[in-house]
Amino acid sequence: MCTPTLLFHKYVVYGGEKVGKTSFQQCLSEDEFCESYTPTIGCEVRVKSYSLDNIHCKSQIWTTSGQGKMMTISRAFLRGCSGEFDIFFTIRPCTQ
Ligand SMILES: Nc1nc2c(ncn2[C@@H]2O[C@H](COP(=O)(O)OP(=O)(O)OP(=O)(O)O)[C@@H](O)[C@H]2O)c(=O)[nH]1
Ligand SMILES: [Mg+2]
Repeated sequence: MCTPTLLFHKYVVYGGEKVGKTSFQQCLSEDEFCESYTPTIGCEVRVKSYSLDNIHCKSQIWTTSGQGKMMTISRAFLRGCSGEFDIFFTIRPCTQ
């Protein structure tokens, strides 16, 4: 009997205040979109489990508050990441 392999990935969703980071994170992890807005305080981690070519995979998806102080701190969260999603609001150029 084969032992299932577990692949682990870490992703960070990064961007300015209220650009849709948590919504994007929620779409990735739970395939859901919520119209209400609750600002992120500190950071939030969600986990997505899936199977790829019979390999059991787990992804941790991190996001932080878009407020200036947390954006600086969140650079430390990039360590060990497989990927980063930079989110911005096209009609608010200051978020790019
Ligand atoms: N129409 C539309 N609304 C969106 C989209 N993405 C997010 N929103 C809405 O924009 C608001 C802010 O979304 P959040 O995902 O909470 O934004 P955030 O970047 O995590 O905010 P902070 O944590 O405060 O930095 C919410 O009311 C969402 O429903 C989108 O693609 N389209
Ligand atoms: Mg948020």
